Amino acid sequence: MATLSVPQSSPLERVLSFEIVRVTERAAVAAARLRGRGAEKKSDQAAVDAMRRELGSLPIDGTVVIGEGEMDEAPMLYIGEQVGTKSGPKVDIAVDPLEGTTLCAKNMPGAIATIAMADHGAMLHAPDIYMDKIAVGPGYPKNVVDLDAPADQNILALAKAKGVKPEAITAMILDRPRHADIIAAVRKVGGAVSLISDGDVAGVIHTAEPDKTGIDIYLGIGGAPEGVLAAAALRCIGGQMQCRLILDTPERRERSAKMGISDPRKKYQIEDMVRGDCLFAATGITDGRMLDGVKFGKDIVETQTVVMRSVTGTVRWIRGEHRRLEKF
Ligand code: VTB
Repeated sequence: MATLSVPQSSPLERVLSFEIVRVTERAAVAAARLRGRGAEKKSDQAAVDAMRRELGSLPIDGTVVIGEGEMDEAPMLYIGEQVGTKSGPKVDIAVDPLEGTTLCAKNMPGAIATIAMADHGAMLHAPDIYMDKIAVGPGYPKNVVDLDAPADQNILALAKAKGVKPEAITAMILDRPRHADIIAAVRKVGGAVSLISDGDVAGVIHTAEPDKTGIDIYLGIGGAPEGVLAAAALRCIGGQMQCRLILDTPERRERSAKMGISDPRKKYQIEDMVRGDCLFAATGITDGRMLDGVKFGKDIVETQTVVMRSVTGTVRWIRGEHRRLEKF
């Protein structure tokens, strides 16, 4: 039997795949306690606190590269914050302790707690601005779709590559007025549109398993931090993604330049956003297509988490039953 060789140069240790599950579990439970309370800020803060506490005990020398904001605007999990016990590998971390704040506040499907980790220097430092995104799952020829092609052409190209009629293609898109044109273009050639109100990290991940999720392609403009997190996940699970930062004001261009972005028109492929070995984990907060939300029983709290590692391509679905509830 062939053995899988994991490059020694990668400092991400296998054990971290399990350690990061605890991090997203804690954040998810903290946020889920405030589900449906209309309390966006409070639930976000609870998730941030819980995630930060748990990150503090991870055996890593970590730097937050995608976080809650720049140092002067976010007191916790800010970009550049050092996390972990400093005793382990030097890694970069992208976090979104509560992706889908509104979904959680309204107890609507799809809120998740999420994290990605890669070798130090291997992740794009994306400012909190908009990013144009296109993503498809694994098994297609490279660049089967193109960020710069009209949406209708992309649907036709994808249908051809999949060997189906355009009517059998479904595109997931954030329900925003800015997407009216691409929604119309998808429908013009017979494609279906599945609209989401928030949560495009999960939206992109859905494309990796179209038979299960019914989603073939993700299209549209969402947050850049969410784009990097989604790229980490696709790197593990397979698929293609192209993105471009929306640098439409001098202020945004300046902010990006400060973060090391020299080419404002650059079309990022997955490998430009996350290189080398990486880990990705997400725990459901509210029930969603991808993950069940946290369930509070009388004596047990249940969580569902997906955790992936790029170098081995392993995707694990972990159902946690937590009995010592004081840890939350
Ligand atoms: C997306 C989505 C997020 O922001 O990135 C979206 O994934 C984009 O911003 O869950 P707008 O709401 O301004 O369109 C969220 O909805 C919230 O961070």
